[in-house]
Amino acid sequence: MVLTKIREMVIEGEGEEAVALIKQAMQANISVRDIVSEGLIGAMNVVGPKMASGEMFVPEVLMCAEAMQEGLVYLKPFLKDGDVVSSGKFLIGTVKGDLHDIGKNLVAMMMESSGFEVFNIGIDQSTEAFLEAIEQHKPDIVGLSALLTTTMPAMRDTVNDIREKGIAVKIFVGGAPVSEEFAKEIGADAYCPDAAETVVLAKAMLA
Ligand code: B1M
Repeated sequence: MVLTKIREMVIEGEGEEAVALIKQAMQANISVRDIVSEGLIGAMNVVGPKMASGEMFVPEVLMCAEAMQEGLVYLKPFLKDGDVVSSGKFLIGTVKGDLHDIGKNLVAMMMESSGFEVFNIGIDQSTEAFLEAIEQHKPDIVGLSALLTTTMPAMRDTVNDIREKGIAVKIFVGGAPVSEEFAKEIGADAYCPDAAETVVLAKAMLA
């Protein structure tokens, strides 16, 4: 099946082949949502345990990540989420010490495709960088991403510092180790399990 082949090509780090298969999948009317979740994210779910068990090493995982990014970039214009257009501003970054950006970029793309003005400030962003970007872009919502248990404290610090400044902005948090409970504990306004849910929560928050 074509989704399985997409997953295999991403795992092998073959971005061009993955994109060619994505085109085939779209011609076969497979939804963009299924291509992203089963093909692209599915690949990362295979890669993660292999990385943890030492079966795959960082350079190989990076090649998978790049192949996945190629797929996402191709799919970006098709990542529409309904016809409702929101006029909100959304700023997103990965917290200090954390270099993971695939999920964050997916969230940014989905938010942009759903009518939000998006400011993606990148990876390894300190609280100061978030504060400067908030000052500059005046977003309605700030999204913080963390993929490592070791960078969750940085997420907590950034939320604290934004709150201490008394800035009127909603704070959304997400990333594999983050939970609803942790989001509540650090005083975030919402926990976003995935990109699609981030769009739903943002629209509800700004309605
Ligand atoms: Co890393 N890594 N990694 N890694 N990596 C994980 C996260 C890990 C679970 C793998 C494992 O061991 N099983 C593990 C973390 C363990 C832990 O802390 N509990 C890990 C580790 C240990 C590491 C290193 C320490 C490895 C090393 O060097 N020894 C190192 C750390 C570097 C650093 O950050 N300082 C490292 C490095 C890397 C690479 C650079 C090789 C590469 C990243 C490349 C890149 O991002 N450009 C990488 C990758 C690719 C992964 C895995 C395999 C895949 C992550 C991913 O992209 N998933 C990952 C294992 C896994 O998760 N299966 C792993 C797909 C993505 C779409 O999902 O990011 O969860 P995700 O995003 C989702 C949601 O979480 C949510 O929406 C997204 C889309 O639906 N979401 C948000 C995310 N952010 C959000 C923000 C929001 C809202 C929703 O704001 C509102």
